Amino acid sequence: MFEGRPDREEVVLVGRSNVGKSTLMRELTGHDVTTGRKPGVTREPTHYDWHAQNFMFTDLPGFGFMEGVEAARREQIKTDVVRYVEANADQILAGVLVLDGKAAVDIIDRHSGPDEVPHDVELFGFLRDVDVRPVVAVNKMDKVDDRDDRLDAICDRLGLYPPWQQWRDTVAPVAAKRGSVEPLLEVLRDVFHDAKRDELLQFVT
Ligand SMILES: Nc1nc2c(ncn2[C@@H]2O[C@H](COP(=O)(O)OP(=O)(O)OP(=O)(O)O)[C@@H](O)[C@H]2O)c(=O)[nH]1
Ligand SMILES: [Mg+2]
Repeated sequence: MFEGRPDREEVVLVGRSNVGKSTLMRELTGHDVTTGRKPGVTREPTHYDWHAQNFMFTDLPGFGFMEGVEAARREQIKTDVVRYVEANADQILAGVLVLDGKAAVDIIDRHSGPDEVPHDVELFGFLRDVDVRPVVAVNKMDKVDDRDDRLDAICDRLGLYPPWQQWRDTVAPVAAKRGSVEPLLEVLRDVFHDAKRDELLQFVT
């Protein structure tokens, strides 16, 4: 699955299927990215590569429930994504966990239990464990009416003490489909600055 990765520093997008990773990627890069109504559209890591700047954005396949995709295959995708991040952690400037702002809390709560850690919560912790700066892009905010409550609940589930406004360097409410991604660009500017890669600011203005 992960053959042919260019040797670059990168920002990766991870998350469940159908949350809008590829749509967000299109907004970030201005490149035409295949997106879709059906989950499981992106099957391979997709790199948007700027060789001269030693930088790329990488759109990773989504995991979790997908209609018509077997459980074993879904598990495999998640394992592959985790391996990819682990193997390349020292080149990953940020791991953007993309959530569906409308659905995330319900899905997390449905999968929380004594023997179960929800995918999103697990991934968020995993990014920290492997020393990749975690960023949370809460997407599809155009479908959310109780904005602040929703964002507070997401922070709470991820172990970030609410109110969410305290976490603006980590949590970015966006609506990729509407082209409304400024909060994420702001976080990425901070990421690049901290990484002493100010020349990458050209990609997030
Ligand atoms: N309402 C709304 N819909 C969105 C937004 N962003 C993406 N979508 C829609 O969500 C669906 C899935 O988008 P994709 O970008 O293909 O999702 P993905 O996370 O790449 O999915 P996989 O490749 O299956 O992992 C598409 O129908 C998009 O148009 C948004 O901000 N608001
Ligand atoms: Mg995709």
